[in-house]
Amino acid sequence: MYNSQPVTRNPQPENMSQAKIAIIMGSDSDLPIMRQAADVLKELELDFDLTIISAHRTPERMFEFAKKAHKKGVKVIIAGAGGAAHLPGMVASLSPLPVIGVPIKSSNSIDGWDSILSILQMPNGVPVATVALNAAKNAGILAAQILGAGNKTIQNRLVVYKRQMAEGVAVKYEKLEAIGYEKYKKE
Ligand code: C2R
Repeated sequence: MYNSQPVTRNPQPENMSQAKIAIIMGSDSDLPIMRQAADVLKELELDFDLTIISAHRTPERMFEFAKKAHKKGVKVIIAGAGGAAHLPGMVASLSPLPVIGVPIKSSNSIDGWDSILSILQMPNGVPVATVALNAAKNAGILAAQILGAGNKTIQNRLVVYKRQMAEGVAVKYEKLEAIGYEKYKKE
C-alpha cells in the first residue's frame, strides 16, 4: 500500500527498545506470517521489537539497524522477506549477530522458491539460519533457544514447551490407538 507520509512515521531503528530479539520484515504484507514469531515469543514470555525494514526500499534504514543492533543489546535477529529476499542476507553481512531468515511466499513470489533460495544459499562466511517457508513460528522458537543456551530460565521454558507439545501428540495417538483409524477420521 502506497503511503505518502514521511518515513519518520515508522519507528526508527535508534528508537527501538532494548529487547534481545528483533523481528524485522520487508513489508507490512509479511505481517500475517511474521506475527507468528511474535506470538510464540509472547507465549515464551520474551520481549521483542518488531518493525519493517527493507534492504531494497529502505537501504539506509537497513544499514543503520544492522550496524547498530548488537550495540543496543539485541542478541538475535529474525528477518522475514518474500520474493527477491535480500534483507536477511544483507543484515547478516553487516551484523555480528545470529540472523534467522524466514522465507515468505508473498504476492510476488514464484511458489516461494525465490525467497527460500535467496535466504538459504548464502556464500561461505555469511550464514543465515533459514527456517522453512512461512515458518516464522519456528524462527521465534529458534531465537528463544539461542538465548536459552545462555539463560537457564529461558531454557526451562523451552523444556516445558517441548513437554506440552509431546503431551498434545500423546492425546492424539492414545485416542487413535483406542478407537482405530476409521473412527478417528470421522470424529
Ligand atoms: P509488498 O507487498 O510491499 O509489495 O512486498 C517483502 O518482504 C514482501 O514479501 C512484497 C514482498 O517484497 C519483499 N521485500 C523484500 C525486501 N524488501 C521487501 N524481499 C528486501 O529488502 O529483501
